[in-house]
Amino acid sequence: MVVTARGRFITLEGGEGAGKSTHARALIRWLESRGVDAVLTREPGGTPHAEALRTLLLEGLVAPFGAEAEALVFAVARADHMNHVIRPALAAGRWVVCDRFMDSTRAYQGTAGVPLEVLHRLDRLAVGDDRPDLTLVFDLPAAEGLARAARRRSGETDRFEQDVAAVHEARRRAFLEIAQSEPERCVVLDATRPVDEVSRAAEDAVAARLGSALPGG
Ligand code: T5A
Repeated sequence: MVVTARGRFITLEGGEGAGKSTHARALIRWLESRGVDAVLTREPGGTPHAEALRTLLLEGLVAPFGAEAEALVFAVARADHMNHVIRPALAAGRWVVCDRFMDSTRAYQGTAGVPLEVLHRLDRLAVGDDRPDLTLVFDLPAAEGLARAARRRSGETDRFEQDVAAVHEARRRAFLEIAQSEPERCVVLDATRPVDEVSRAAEDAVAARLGSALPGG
């Protein structure tokens, strides 16, 4: 019987406009150039049902029910994404690069007042033991990220972008605290640097942490 080695699970986290989507795409290209079969996905979303929940969340239709309800809906979307995309890909030996994941719930809904114990229980339900092997945290001042997002945007701000500056800075601190508390999983990248430099730092982090799982590694 041929046993396929499990793939590796990489998540990209950080505030608005920090460069996650840009670097997720670049990382996929780099992994493919190294001979890795890699899947690019995102949260909230990644499956048709989870994308429908994304629309509800980003349009602010869950917001009136409170931050705990938003955390629940993110967890429902995450469970569907885990079951239909992430776990099957990892089991087939593919690598998964996910633009935002469970740390975003900690940083956003946690700073909005949802108790950590509730968030841990939701993680146990939605994620279980299939936690990321590596999380890249893209760090930059919240105002800079919002300015980048505004320059790129064509339409209106979404429900979470509309929060005041102090809320965005609290989320930035929350991401840094998560990284500090789980150094074996997380690497913080200085996202104020030019795009190419940040991409190289992300590739170096993957090579340093997961290099032995790369083809020929
Ligand atoms: N959310 C999500 C929760 O509240 N809880 C959760 O559990 C989850 C999963 C998702 C929203 O949902 C919230 C968080 C979010 O508010 P989204 O549209 O996916 O919404 O939001 P973001 O992930 O923040 O997406 P953005 O597109 O705003 O940010 P990115 O992906 O970090 O930034 P990116 O790559 O699109 O770059 C933005 C611009 O900056 C440029 C890019 O070219 C682009 O124009 N750029 C740089 N410019 C200069 N120097 C660099 N180094 C640059 N890197 C990128």
